[in-house]
Amino acid sequence: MSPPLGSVRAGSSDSRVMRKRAVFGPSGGDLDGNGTNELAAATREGYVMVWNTKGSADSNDQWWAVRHDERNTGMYGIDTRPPGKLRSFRVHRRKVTFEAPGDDWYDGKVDHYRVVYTGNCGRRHRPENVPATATAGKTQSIRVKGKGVRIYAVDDAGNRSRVNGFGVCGQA
Ligand SMILES: [Ca+2]
Ligand SMILES: [Ca+2]
Ligand SMILES: [Ca+2]
Repeated sequence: MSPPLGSVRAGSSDSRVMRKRAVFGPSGGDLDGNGTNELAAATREGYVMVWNTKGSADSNDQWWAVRHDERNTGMYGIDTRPPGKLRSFRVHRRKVTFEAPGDDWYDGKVDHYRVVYTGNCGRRHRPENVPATATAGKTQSIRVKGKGVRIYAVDDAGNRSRVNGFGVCGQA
């Protein structure tokens, strides 16, 4: 059985198991988007084991792939990491509240949120850019004008998050 998320200590049973039965190279990354990296490895028996580490997810911001980034641009300094999803998205009386993503997935702070009104609201209200006030993991609130809205985060390089939304204008 795969062990739960935990820390690998030198000499622990987890580290002994991994020395004997691991296949392929382990891989690191922030799997759960909490700002610290996890280390994942597979065993010959077919289990995938994952450990928490204290490593900061934003520590590798220089050249994190063979060709620099997710788009294989090979260009130093380009921002190809979009904001993460708007988590815990809730709506109450035209106030939208959610857990803010960051500039790069769940790290940092996005530049702004794009609010687009849909349905009949789309004709009455123009799309607007709302400046971000919360860093990743903190609560961000946005007052909206209509009952049908689509919202996504935009970072300072123009990368977009996935879209969240609610309602159909006049029905929500
Ligand atoms: Ca993590
Ligand atoms: Ca970014
Ligand atoms: Ca950026």
